[in-house]
Amino acid sequence: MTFQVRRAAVAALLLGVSAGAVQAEMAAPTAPPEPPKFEAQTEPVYVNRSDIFEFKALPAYSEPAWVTAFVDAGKLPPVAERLPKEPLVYKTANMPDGPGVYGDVMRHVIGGRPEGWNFWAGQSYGWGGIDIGLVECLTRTGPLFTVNSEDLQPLPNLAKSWEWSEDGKTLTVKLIEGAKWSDGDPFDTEDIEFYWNDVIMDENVTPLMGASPATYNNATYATVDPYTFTLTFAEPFPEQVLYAMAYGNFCPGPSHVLKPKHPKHGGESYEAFLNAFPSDYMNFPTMGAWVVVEHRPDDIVVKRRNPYYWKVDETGQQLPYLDEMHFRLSTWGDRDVQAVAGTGDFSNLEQPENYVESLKKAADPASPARLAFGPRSIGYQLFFNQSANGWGEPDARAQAVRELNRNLDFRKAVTYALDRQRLGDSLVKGPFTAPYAGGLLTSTSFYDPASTVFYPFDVASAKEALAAAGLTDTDGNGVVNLASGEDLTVTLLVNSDYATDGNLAEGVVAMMADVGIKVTLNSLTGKDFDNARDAGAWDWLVLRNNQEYVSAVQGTANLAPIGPMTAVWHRANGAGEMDLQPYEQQLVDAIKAFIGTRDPAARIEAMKTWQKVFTENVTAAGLTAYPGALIINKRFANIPAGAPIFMYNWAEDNIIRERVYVPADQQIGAELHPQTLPGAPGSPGPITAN
Ligand code: BQZ
Repeated sequence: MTFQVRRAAVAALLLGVSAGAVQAEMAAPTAPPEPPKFEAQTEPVYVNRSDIFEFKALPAYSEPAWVTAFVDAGKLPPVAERLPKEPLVYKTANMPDGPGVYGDVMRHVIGGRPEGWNFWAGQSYGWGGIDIGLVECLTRTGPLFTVNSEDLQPLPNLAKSWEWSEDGKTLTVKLIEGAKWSDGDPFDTEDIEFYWNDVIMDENVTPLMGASPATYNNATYATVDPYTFTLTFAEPFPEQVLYAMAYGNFCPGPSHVLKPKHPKHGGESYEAFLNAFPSDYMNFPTMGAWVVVEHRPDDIVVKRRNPYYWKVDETGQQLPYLDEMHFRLSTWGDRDVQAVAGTGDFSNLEQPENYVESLKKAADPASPARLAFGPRSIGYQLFFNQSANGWGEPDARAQAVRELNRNLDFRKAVTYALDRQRLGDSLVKGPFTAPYAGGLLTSTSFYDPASTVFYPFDVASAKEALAAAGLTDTDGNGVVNLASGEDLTVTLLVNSDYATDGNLAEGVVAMMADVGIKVTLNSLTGKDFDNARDAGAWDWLVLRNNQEYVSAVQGTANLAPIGPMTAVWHRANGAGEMDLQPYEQQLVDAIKAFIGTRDPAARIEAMKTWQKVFTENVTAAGLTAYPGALIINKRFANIPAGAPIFMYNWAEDNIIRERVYVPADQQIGAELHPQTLPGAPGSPGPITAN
């Protein structure tokens, strides 16, 4: 008799259920199945970080002629005065097609909607690259897919350099000097201080991607001078924080406009702070290459070039090359359709339901778009809400589910009941999808199959595990009953913006019905989904992985409940208390070990431990994993080879789009606001030179 079965029998006896119902043994966990071979279609060109760019002054700078007209009209200082002392200079040798020419538009199609521009108080810009093009962060990781593994470290960005003290407990960060916000206000440690003191350290403010003190290893901040600050840590060399400084965390906002609205600095209230920059507020200052100048709700967001952008090419041309960016407010599925049709320019092909049609269209030599598959970096997991002390304020039914969620036999029942092959095939047939154990994806260098525990699909084992958790169908209606006699019903939260999320959730519902778990869907769109997820108002959750499961180094803090709000499946209750289970504590310890050391061997070991504990305990049930393809219109130049749609970040960042251009003879004349620049913050739209 195995341990599990003995426990099951005891549980059955205690509950007064016939022990005969629990005679079979649960199937033993196995190694994860070999994923079907699927080669990435293009390989990156591997370089060192210093090959990509450097910070240096050039003898002269230039800009589009029509921008010089603004200078001549007295509306803008000369370009050399708008640039920092030493701009970020992209090296010609690393540009796939060399220095570019100005003009043209990249036409995005997206499924999200901008809520407002207060990213720092949690407002979403609608995703799909809107925010990635607006906020710049201290470091940058998107392009790291092209960096040699021996040189793998975040790229400098707004942080020009950094240095560790000898004891490794103080990190001194130097900012780029003399860079300006898109309205000309200086960028300096005032902006960093505001981000640190009034966003990260203020419990009443939660930035969009949820950064909190734990994200930065509970550092202590100090300003040294306008371009220098330090972070001090309890433990030496937590180098991992350099990744936490990349998108979407340490991306400071314009303190000159945000601060006066913050309640600690004269603002009315936190509510008023959150809503101070609604989605019809135009020309919100950014450090990004473009600024939002128009928003027609449910129609389009238009951005124009930022005349103060602080990056240039080696010939001295101020970036970006593209003068305008469009974001059609449609659906994520339409993004694929329009990109292959040529009415849109860019898509992360990530919904397998669209793969066959998109591949067919892109294979035509006359197709306007190129499509290239990358590594298997898209994965979905089913998360169990594992707070039993009040996060999300569960009612009695939900509390009973929480307690089951904390029972390993119950989580095993769910994982045994999942036919991952069938789930994947229901999205698309062929070698794309692979059964996913949960935890780190196979495309991560930290992935170790030997540390990955996989529970095979087996209905009998699922029923066995349910019985072991005290759940049998006592009234014979096909649904297992709680001790109280009631049917067990579980709600499954799912993002309704994506067909894939919906299809996977429906597959889960059907497979759970087969073992007697009744699941009802709670399908919510975009922001409502995010709010319900972050508030803990759910029993189960279907979620497309964030970076942490794809890269291990980006978003690492989210791999375990190391802080009150780091893990998606378990956050603190209203009083800030966590009720971690012993295995969750092991996850926390592994992640702390990983973050707290720069010894490569120790980091590999820590991730192995994490993966073992995560998968063995079914922290989440992996569903399916598959590759995505980047679709880009053929007229764009400087698209780096092998750019994955998702790794350290999304492709919108990975392709380094401030460097992307369209050769003059291929430009399509689609600019909506040609020869205009962003107006003053809060003013209605773009302005002309005369
Ligand atoms: C890519 C991405 C760029 C967020 C979002 C969206 C949100 C999540 C995630 C993806 C969209 C696109 O993903 O699907 O291809 O363009 O925007 O930001 O799913 O709901 O919260 O993490 O990035």
